[in-house]
Amino acid sequence: MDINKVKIVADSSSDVMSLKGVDYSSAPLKIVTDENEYIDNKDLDVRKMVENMLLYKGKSSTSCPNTFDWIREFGEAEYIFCVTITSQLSGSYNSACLAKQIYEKEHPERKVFVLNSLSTGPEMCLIIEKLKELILAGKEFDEVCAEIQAYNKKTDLFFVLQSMKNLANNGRVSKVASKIAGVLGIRALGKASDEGTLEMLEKCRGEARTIDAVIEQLAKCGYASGKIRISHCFNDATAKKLKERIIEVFGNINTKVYNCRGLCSFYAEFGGLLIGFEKE
Ligand code: X90
Repeated sequence: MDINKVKIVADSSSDVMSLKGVDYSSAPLKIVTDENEYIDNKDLDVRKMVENMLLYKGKSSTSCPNTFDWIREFGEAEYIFCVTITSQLSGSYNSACLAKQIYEKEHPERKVFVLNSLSTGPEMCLIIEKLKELILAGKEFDEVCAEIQAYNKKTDLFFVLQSMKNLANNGRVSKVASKIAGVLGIRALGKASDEGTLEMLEKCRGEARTIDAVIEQLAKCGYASGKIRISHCFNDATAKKLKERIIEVFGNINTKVYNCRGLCSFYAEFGGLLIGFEKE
């Protein structure tokens, strides 16, 4: 593939707003309240949105990119690798698939591959980084498709949530499951299931116990020394402590800690953490 004709496009649930080395575009999701519409692009003031949401008592919801949003982000590229949030929780994957059909029909010489990440946030970030690596290594389109699907099977996502109100109110998790995280000081630790839904693992009391629980669950998954990406909703302190523990227990790991963008902030809520990792 000619590197100048390749583009990676992901929806904004990946938290990746820009990328160096390969042409990249983020397709924004939206967060909608009775008072505001927040577009999850690089201009969004995430802190202000989260502060507004903490005070806001009305209804709120989200919407994914539609087919034409995706086509716009595809631009004029010839080889497109498109990564979406899990199709179990969002229509993003379906609209991207439709966009692929239309785009390829209009331009028969172009190719689009759409990957349903079965996850979101930092697991998508790992996928995007891997795509970049494969593309820069000079792999052919079909090779990249095969290798990225195999890679996605070896990545996973944990989440630690202090509140699951927005997930429950928008029907992304049962009200019963969301109650776990509703109690002061209790955090729900869970993972993205193999089917791409939320799977509860345990409830943790206090920060220290939560960090230990994540370490235990990582070990249980067979985690050894792969890359780890941690995104958080204004909880840099816990994220950094977790990172330090990971390095203490597993050695000199390639980790990155960063703030969630809009969509993940809305659902992970204030204090929430998402941990994407390579399982083996
Ligand atoms: O289409 C839309 O409106 C977007 C809906 C997204 C719903 C879920 C977002 C979850 C964000 C919360 C914890 C991680 C869950 C991972 C499960 C696969 C982050």
